[in-house]
Amino acid sequence: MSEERSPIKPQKRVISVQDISCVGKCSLTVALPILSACGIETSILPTAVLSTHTGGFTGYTFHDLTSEIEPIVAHWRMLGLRADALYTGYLGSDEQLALMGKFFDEFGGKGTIVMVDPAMADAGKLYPAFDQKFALGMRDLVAKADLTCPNLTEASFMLEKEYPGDQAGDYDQAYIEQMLRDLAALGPKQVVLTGVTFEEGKVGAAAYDAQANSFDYYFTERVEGYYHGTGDIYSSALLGAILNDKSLKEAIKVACDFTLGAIKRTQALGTDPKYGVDFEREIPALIKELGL
Ligand code: PXL
Repeated sequence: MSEERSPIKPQKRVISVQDISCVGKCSLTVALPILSACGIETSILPTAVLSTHTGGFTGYTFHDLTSEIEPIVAHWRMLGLRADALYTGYLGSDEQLALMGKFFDEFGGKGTIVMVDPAMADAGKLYPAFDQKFALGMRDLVAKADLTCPNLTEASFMLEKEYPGDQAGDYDQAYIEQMLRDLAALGPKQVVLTGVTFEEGKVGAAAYDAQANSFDYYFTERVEGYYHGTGDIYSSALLGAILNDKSLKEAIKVACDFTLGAIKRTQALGTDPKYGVDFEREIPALIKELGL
């Protein structure tokens, strides 16, 4: 067993703040298994319970848990709990955004990475529950993060720019690099932009490290169609890789390969994409790629 795999090395802990969508494989039901597979303890702060996610289903239930957030955090304060990362995804309201701002102020810093995945939009549109005011509230939360990983739609909403489209040729590399710089100027030192394409048949991620002033790209083949929950799968794998000491450049590759693997399995199965992708059977490949 290598030194790195020594069981005496302290285990890292993430606190993931997202909803529980009971069916549909997104938010906590993907963050938990993926981060666990990466060897990371995943504590959760559930923001709401829904029967399914809101993308493509009708008649879903929604039970808001906002009133639980402060009491849960108060108990953690009493325990002196700390985490190696705070990771927020889908948040349900302006009030939850404000509560997360306070949570970051108290539990972030001192070596705790704050990652905000502004899960609120895709394919040029906000998810049904959100409006532009929420998008700007999310921008203010992103300002408090160390790392953020929007898709191109979310980035456009936060920067109040028109969505440029999702086809090769809709924008160029200079456009993406300006967008990354603008996102970093909000606050986060590291920015990962997903759903980037410069070439037909390819899609991937662009990363910017503001301290190093460096850009990295990673592309894979593009699978047509809309596969639900893949943004959450991507961000969970990204954080899992970073907490396993991968560089940002390595982490965007790990997350892209993992997400693509899950999408391809689902495409081959031909299941309804609103029920999520088969990321579970891609987990052994993720573990291998991380050298765990
Ligand atoms: O995957 C993002 C997500 C998370 N949680 C809920 C959602 C969505 C996207 O639609 O509806 C409740």
